[in-house]
Amino acid sequence: MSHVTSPRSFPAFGPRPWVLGVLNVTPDSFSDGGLWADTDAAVAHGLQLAADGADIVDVGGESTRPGAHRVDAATERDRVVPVIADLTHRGVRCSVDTTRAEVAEAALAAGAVIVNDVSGGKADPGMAAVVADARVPWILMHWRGPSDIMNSLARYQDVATDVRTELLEQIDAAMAAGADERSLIIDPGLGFAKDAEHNWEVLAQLALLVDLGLPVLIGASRKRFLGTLLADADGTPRPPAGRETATAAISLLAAQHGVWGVRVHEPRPSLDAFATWRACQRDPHSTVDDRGHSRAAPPGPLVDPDDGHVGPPYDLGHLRRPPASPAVPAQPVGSERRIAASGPVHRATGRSGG
Ligand code: PMM
Repeated sequence: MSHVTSPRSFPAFGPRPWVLGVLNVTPDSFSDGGLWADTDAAVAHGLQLAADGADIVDVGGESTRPGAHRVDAATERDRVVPVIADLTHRGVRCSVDTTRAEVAEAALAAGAVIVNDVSGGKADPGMAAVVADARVPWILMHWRGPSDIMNSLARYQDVATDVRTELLEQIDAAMAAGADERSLIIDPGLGFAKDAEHNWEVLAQLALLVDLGLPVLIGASRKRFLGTLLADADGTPRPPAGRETATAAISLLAAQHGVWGVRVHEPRPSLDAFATWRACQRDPHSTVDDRGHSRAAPPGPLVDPDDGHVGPPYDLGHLRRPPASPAVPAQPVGSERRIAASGPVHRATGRSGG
């Protein structure tokens, strides 16, 4: 399959991860279902997410909560397209959260610049061609099956390595279908065919994914495993709105692992965590503005470091890895493409740990 990716120094994609703000234009998503179900309310919330610091607003029109049933493509498209068109018109960068090629295509035509596909290419064989033609980034999430049956698919030998292996298969399939490796972002899919223990184990072993060398996105925001962690003494799970601090803690953990992005309902707590972390590192780009809002330095440049390509809407530059270190030559491998030929990279220094 593809050539090998290379180990990277930390942080790989800029001073902090990209922040995707969640905008579900659905009546039934687990945390915000129904809140932004009409176009005007959704656009207003998208603007608020951007004002709160989201770099990208991730617009979805179909709930993926466990047990959710599918809506038809036309309904999904009619939910997301007007919102994406309006937000794009107002200068907000949008991704579309869909598993359907026809919805992705309509969303891209309306101005979306990233396709966030929770099926990682498995739900619709037409998706690869749509993203390849549009030359946009494609978020491939680890996925075993649709939401109505995914809980029954949560069986693993070793969840972290199984997710990694299955993601590599999804990457191979995406590339075989025409996708450009430079456009791929991978995501372990917390909560998708995974119970709480599985999610924690994937997070504990995040390095297994980051070390693949592709950008990694983490979507932990307000998910059920956080509610369980923070349950009352009587076992009542903490409701979604009370899971923000835990979400920000995971954003910070993910940032320290060198992930490319986090997908969150509230941008500010995660941005505050990044700013605090950068300040502890004595980063001159990390400041607090006169309203007390953290202003962590923005993510990496939108300029391709190799060929100087700039400019919307196909800004792949922020996804590009730094050039491979001459000390660590790329090695051709099959789907098992563990990268670090000279041992794991020490994240704080970028030096090989031997
Ligand atoms: N989680 C949800 C929806 N879309 N996309 C990606 N890439 N990763 C995720 O973890 C993810 C996602 C479900 O959460 P929501 O109902 O709050 O949107």
